[in-house]
Amino acid sequence: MPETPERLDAVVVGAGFAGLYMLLRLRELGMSAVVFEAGDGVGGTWYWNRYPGARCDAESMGYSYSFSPDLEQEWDWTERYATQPEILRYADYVAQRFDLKRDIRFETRVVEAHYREADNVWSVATDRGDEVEARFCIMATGCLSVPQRPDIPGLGDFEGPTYVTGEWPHEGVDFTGLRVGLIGTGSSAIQAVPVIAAEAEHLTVFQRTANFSVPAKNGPLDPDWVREFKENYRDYRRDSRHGLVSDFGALVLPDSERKRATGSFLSASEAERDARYEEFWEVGGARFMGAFEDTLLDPEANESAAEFVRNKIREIVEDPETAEHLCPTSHPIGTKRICVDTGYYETFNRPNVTLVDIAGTPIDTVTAKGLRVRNVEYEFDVLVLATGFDAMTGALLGMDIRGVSGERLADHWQAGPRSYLGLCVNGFPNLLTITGPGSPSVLSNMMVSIEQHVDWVTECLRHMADHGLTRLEAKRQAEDDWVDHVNEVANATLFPQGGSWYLGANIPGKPRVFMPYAGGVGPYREICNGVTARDYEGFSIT
Ligand code: NA7
Repeated sequence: MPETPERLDAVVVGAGFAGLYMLLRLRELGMSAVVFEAGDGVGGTWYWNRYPGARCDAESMGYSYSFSPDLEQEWDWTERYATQPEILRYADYVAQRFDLKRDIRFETRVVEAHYREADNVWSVATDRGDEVEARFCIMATGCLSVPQRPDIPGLGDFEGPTYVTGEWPHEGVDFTGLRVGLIGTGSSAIQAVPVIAAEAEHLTVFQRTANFSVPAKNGPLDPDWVREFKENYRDYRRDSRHGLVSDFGALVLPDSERKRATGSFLSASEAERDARYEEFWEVGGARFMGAFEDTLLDPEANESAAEFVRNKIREIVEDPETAEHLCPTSHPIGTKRICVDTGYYETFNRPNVTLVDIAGTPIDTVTAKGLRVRNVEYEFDVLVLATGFDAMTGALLGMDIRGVSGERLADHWQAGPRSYLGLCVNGFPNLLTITGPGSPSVLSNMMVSIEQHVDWVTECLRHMADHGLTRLEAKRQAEDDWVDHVNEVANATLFPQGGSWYLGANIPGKPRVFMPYAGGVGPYREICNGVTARDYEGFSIT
């Protein structure tokens, strides 16, 4: 460890899309900054999640940076939903194009960040012995970046290889001729299952909770359509920043259709309802959730959308018993993140795929040859864990972060994350969390939310520099009020009924708090802009 720590204006943790853009903006401010990144390349979650079939569930033309009109014109996406390798190529292209890599320290994980009150600096230490002091510590650690290994007895006893979707080997896995056991039926599994099934000798899927999935209707992008879209890219970006297009897109629709107010389920006739669901199902993608504006607000509207999807599952899956097991009944549709698939339900018609419903019966144990549940042994050669993430707080709480008087973030967040605007935490001055808990983040197009937070932080830092200010802290009252507001908004929806990772419900012992802000990116942006306009209301800046 060097005797004199390196002094910088800012440290950024993570070189995913948030960290890359933050670095660029810090440079524009003339600030010295480094980014620490655990991987040996950029891309964050897209660097790690290399499982078969991995692709974005938001459409590629929207899931991309908007800050540079040149960049958006010169980059060409090939499919409606980009694959993980294509997104990774894009992240790498951006890093090269804006010469970002020279300030990124790869294969370096931040383990500790302590605020030193006397000097108003953050002292940041890494697993490679770096020690850096910086005025600002900016967490760009992602919302789904800490994979969750389930606490199943005997997991270490399995003799074959075990692969975790979120830590997939870079060289890939060849499943040819192998019997595969896969645990989990969230988004990752729903993308991986059709691809693994097509390769493996046999695939057994262990399902604890049936999930709702809608067809992606993926395909190559038509160059003429892309050209036209690019002519109006700026308008689209403006609308998406203000929440005027669905966060999940459905960009293949003409502009007027994309923006169309969807209307209330309760005021639609039976025939209109069915026609609307059918239309959205055919268009494909998560925008199905926007068929009616009250799907996530009204139980009757929700149940009607849920039953429509269940009936689709019953149509697609040939074996009626398997179809019923695949029909979700434990949560309102959309309260666990809606999945977007290519041939998921159809895969269960294959002779080499078996669904094992383990709802209500935890896996007894993993064994040397497979696993046992309800005293039945299942044998396979390879085990795949598609068991999700310690979402939103996992990466932050995985570091030893200490604020004023040595208070640990883990203690401040003992009963769940607390933050003002999802950006700043009381008692942790100059610590900023990009798309932190309490902001729209995972309920939005992440790229839109990342850019909004980075831009807000940039303006705030510029304001501080212009006025000779060096210390930014969220006030306790502002934090309390924001936490109340986040809860109030969530409680007006059906989201809290979902038992999802949004609530921390997938991690044993994690406090049950609805973490993202469900108020939408448009209103949220207005709130943040209002805070700025009112001279950083709710912050103490000195
Ligand atoms: P998810 O959506 O959290 O899915 C994880 C799945 O793993 C889910 O079906 C879980 O069942 C299942 N799971 C977790 N632990 C166990 C144990 N112990 N036994 C059986 N089954 C288990 O994660 P994904 O990676 O698929 O997707 C995360 C997000 O990434 C996704 O929403 C997109 O935004 C991208 P459960 O539902 O908890 O009963």
